[in-house]
Amino acid sequence: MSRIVVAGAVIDAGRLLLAQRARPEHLAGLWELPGGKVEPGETTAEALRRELDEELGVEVTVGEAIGAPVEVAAGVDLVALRAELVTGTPQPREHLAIAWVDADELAALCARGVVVPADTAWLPDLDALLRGE
Ligand code: DCP
Repeated sequence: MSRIVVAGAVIDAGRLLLAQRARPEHLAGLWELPGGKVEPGETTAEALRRELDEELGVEVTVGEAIGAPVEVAAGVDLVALRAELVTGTPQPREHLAIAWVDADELAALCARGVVVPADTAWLPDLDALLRGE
């Protein structure tokens, strides 16, 4: 049975919210779109709202999918959904840090190899969103 992991592309004023993973060891220190596993009975949107509340203490509204799903492990697909902040200021409760990056900063982080590998697949889609195309 396939599992879904959902990640949020939270964009505010031309900047994308990134979070720096604390674990597991091979991903620690790398930047990601925050999110987590969809639990049984949840929609992807419900899972993303729950994960961003748990991990960052924010309430969001969830929008459309961006990019294509990425297979992160056998039978595990990662999907990215747009999200907008409704209430709260993101705090890194489970991450090492958070950052708001513009299109150039995002491209530079990807080029430096400090973005979680699966998430780099969405760079063209995120770049277009951040540049307002
Ligand atoms: N993942 C990824 N890119 C993201 C988010 C997640 O590549 N933007 C990957 C990393 C993990 C898997 O998906 O291999 C599951 O992500 P998390 O560990 O963030 O999910 P949970 O927080 O739900 O995990 P757990 O409940 O096990 O702590």
